[in-house]
Amino acid sequence: MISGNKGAETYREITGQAHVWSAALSSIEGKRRSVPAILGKGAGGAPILFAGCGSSYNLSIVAAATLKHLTGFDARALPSSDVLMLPKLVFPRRREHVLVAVSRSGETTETLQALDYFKKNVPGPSLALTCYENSTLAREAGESLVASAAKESSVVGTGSVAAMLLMSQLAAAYAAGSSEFEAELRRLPLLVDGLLRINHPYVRDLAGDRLFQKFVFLGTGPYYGLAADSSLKLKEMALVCSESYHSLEFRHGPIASLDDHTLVFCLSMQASAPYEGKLIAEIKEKGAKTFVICEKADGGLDEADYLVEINSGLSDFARSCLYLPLLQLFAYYQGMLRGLDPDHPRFLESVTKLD
Ligand code: F1P
Repeated sequence: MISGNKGAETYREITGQAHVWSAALSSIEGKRRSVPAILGKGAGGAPILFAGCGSSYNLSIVAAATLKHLTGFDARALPSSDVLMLPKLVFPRRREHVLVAVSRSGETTETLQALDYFKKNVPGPSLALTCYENSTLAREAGESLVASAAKESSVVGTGSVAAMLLMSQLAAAYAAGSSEFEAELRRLPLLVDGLLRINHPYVRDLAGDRLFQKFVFLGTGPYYGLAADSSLKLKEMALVCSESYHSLEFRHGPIASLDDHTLVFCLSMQASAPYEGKLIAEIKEKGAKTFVICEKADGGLDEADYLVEINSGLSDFARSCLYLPLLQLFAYYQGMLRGLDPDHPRFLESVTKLD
């Protein structure tokens, strides 16, 4: 930590994630039957919608893709506000759906209203994913998965985001009956501890570089959710200009905005690495700097200016949570560099309510 009490909570929450992840995985042990009974509706063709706001929406992108990958069910993610504003587009017919409503606080207005709309208008079960067992969301949903050890006092969600993602992925493993995927997830708390210990100084030193003024986060498919959340953390904690794109979408216009004050992060999956390796070369040619996080750098990824290899031995989906903490740390240190308090970003509250 750098100085005083500024950012102290956020720092503690980012660096203490191993314990919170273990607790999140244990917390849903008792739901091995109730979760497949709900998500298993997908086997009969019921679409499964994950809905949330901010980070809870971003993690929903990864959660829905994981469920789809493991089960083949029709799962997708939307911002909760789409349910309120465009309900007929979201639920075109009055056929059975499953709603997974995601919210750290369990009190965000759009997500509560989405659940309320669903219960009144759409046949099918609902499942809450939250950190607060007594929240309105946990009380109102048919079933709930609660990461109570991931409650946070800072405004910006960090460990809680990864913990809720992990719970959703374990729930997907239960629904798929995949003990292999479950075993992969159970290795994550130990792995994140090692990853943070080894790479913390590297990320801190890079985040202390005043050269960078613009930031871009790239990820493909489910990893776009991770890129979007990493970009959001940087905006919230450091109040800087930061964007996220699906990796190759960046070539279709945004690449024109690169300059030598831009740092481009690429959160690479093994499935997308061959394409992203070429993209890294193209970005470097334009004068920007590149930072790749990947399982193992090959196919051009090793040409990045900055590189973290995770070397977890895990599959792309099981490994996804591991990308978040280092980039949360980067955002924290950028905020501190700018003299801000990452615990209390301006204009933000820990719960966002509509009047
Ligand atoms: C959603 C959220 C957070 C964001 C900020 C405002 O909260 O958008 O993701 O970091 O704190 O609220 P929640 O529904 O997950 O509690």
